[in-house]
Amino acid sequence: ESRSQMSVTTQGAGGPSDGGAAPRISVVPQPVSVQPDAGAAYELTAGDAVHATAGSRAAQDAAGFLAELLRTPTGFPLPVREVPAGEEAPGGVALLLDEADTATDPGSYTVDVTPRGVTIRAGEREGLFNGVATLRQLLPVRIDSPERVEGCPWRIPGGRVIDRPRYVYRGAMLDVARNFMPAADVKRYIDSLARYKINHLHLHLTDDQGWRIEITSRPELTATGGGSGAGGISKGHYTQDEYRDLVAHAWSRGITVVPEIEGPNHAHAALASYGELTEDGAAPPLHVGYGPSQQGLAIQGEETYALLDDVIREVAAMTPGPYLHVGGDETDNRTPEDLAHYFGRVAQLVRKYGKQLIGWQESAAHLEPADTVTEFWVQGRNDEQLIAAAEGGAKVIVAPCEHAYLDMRYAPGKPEYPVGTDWAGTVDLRKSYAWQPEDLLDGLPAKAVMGVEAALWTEVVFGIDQAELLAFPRLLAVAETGWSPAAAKDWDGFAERVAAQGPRLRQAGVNYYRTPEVRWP
Ligand code: TNX
Repeated sequence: ESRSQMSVTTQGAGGPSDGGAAPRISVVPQPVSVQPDAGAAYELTAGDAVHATAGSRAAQDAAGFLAELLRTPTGFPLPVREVPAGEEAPGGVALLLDEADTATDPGSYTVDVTPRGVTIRAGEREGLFNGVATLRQLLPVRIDSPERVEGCPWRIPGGRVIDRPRYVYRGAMLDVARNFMPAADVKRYIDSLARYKINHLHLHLTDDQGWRIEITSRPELTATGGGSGAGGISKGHYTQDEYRDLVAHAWSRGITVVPEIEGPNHAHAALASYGELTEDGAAPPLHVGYGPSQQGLAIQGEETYALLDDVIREVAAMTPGPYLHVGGDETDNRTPEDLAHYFGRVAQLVRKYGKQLIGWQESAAHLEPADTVTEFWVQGRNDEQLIAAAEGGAKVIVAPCEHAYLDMRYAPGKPEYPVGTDWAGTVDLRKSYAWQPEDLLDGLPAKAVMGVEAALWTEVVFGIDQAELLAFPRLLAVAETGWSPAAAKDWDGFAERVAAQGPRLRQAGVNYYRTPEVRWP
């Protein structure tokens, strides 16, 4: 749901590097309201504590995350201390869970900076983490240093930020099926997402080229299906412990993991692992091509649903978040009857194990709209069915390929970045910013849109450095599109604020593309 009110107060002229002048408040995504108070800066010092509302796990978690972030660069001890509910902190930094705020969006928060201290207030856990993301960007660039920085005054400009998200769902999809990414690198990606108020990490765990999640009752899925990748270049999978640890890492940064298990197509790695999932009962060799396999799950065979029961049960059990994505894209070679049967069975399993189903847009017509979240990625495929599902109550996440597919190249011609594809066109930063979620499909009811997602497919993307080069800075454009009010869309202002993120990403060791569209400092 979109809101149009906003009041962005104009800033002073001071840039991040102009000495004693008040630093400019520059935040991505653009907050709803920023009210600078030049005389009210606060300087973080060695004696400060990070206070959190007593008895609130959410406040403790957010305070713990913030303190951990600040300790290394500042070298300050920054103990986390409790402050009784309903009371103010005695100065320093405070994360206050204020029940009175629960009536507003779960993601909303305020940050107040006065000479006495910094206070982040929110009604829910999400809001506190969003406040932390904002506060990080108010601190000097060197707060992102992975090492201790001596002699930096940790000054925070005075003022007030009042903020709330445009959409409840702001996601990033990472395809670890085509090319496997070790858990440590996924954590690194998560750490970057948290900076920009992305609150869901959608992990594309299975596809034709690879199966990446251990299923203890079906060991061949990873023993065989995890043994290769697109082009035969990578292999691997997450053990259940590694997956749980990823989920916990994400949650401790305010991010919910959405696991995806693909079917009935994009499932060749499973077929290669268990022949009984195919029409003829014989396991085909692994699929290492870059494009999709022509072979998918047998829809009429009971073995398919026996396997899916095992998989969905185990994945649901290790996923605390509400969602389970069942894929369902590119099914043109199937009959509507078969698709209705397949998705009917899959929906039953997802419900049986207590999760909310998400499916790619092609599945929309075959699911109960009121019980479905559908993910849009391209126009002209099944527009009418998608609109009908949305009218029937389905919620829609939008990941438009021509704006939000991070595997598209930035520009035509010989690229300075060796990776990516261009089947949906090239996508420069401006294009990844120049869209509104409610305008993608004529006739799609605006109120059905629940959020946005930036998708990083990896057929032609290898490793975290290439992933980051494609994701940054375009992910910031999708993050802002999902967070900031519709009326705040402003390319020039965005490009300026992105420029200010360059040094922060560099400090943090995050690779990014220095697109010539931005005047990087
Ligand atoms: C289309 S988007 C696909 C993916 C590919 C991607 C490459 C979608 C639901 N299907 O399987 O990885 O294009 O850009």
